[in-house]
Amino acid sequence: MDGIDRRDFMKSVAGAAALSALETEPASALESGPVFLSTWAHGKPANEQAAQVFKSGGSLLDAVVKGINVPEDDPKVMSVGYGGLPNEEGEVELDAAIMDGTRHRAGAICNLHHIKNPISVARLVIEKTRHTTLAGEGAFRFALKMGFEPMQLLTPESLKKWMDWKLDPQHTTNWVTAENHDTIGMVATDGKGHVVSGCSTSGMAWKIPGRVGDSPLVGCGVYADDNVGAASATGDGDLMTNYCTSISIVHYMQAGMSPQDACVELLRQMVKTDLKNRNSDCAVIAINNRGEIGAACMRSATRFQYAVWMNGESNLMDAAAVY
Ligand code: SD4
Repeated sequence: MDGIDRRDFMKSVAGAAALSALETEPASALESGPVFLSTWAHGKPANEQAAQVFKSGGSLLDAVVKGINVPEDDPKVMSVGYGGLPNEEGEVELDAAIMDGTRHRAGAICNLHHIKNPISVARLVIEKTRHTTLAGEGAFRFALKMGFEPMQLLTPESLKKWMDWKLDPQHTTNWVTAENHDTIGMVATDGKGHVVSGCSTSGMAWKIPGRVGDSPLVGCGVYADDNVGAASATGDGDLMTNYCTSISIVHYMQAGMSPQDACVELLRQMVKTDLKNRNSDCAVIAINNRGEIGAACMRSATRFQYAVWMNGESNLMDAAAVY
């Protein structure tokens, strides 16, 4: 990296992807060392926790779950887990999914109430059941059976925001459009060709009760295949679900694209079908089984940031906007 400041270089998507490729060159193709890549600023402490769990001997699945638990537990993160903004009736409904690229097996939880760690519950759907997705009351009862403690997920801050919204006669509703987002998506590799994808969210604020976004849907919020790589997504899930974002990105990588090109291609395809999608809040991340990464968002107004942990370094970066 002669003559180039490493941090500045790393702050670009191209830089991160190229550096990842460069730094993984000397090892065999499937030995990059572990890499954790997450959406938004809250992805940085999540990655750091995941890396810690992995370094201490946890599996990659354990690491991704424990990493995602960090923003789920943090009441200041008002889009994930405890303190997440509620639906239009004031109830917090959480969605999450995790996919293991080795077993090609996912666990997903939709509309979970009163349990702050849906990603941990989703993991247990993989390990303890023959199902892939549990929703609503059934998901809640499953969580209780697995020993999770029910709790009030509204905080004074999220309750106040909901009441302010509710009492505003001009308030927008999701019967028309949506606002407020910041899901955590995390993709990771162990550096030996194994990949995992995880995603957790409280979904769109003020959503219609029962609404399920893209985050807990296999192929949308998560997709992982050790033969190729993994992807995750954040943004307008009502739109992105229609493009099966994560599986599409993994398929683009399978066809030979780099993770970065695959992320960009997905967003381009969305615009190809409908020009209005240029103005949407959509962002995606991807990793291949060699530890190379990609991240992109539709437009700069989204100000999408993503966090990368690799080679023992943890960084927060601005993603390139495609439009
Ligand atoms: C959803 N995709 O429920 C989620 C929200 C999100 O950043 O990602 N926000 O639609």
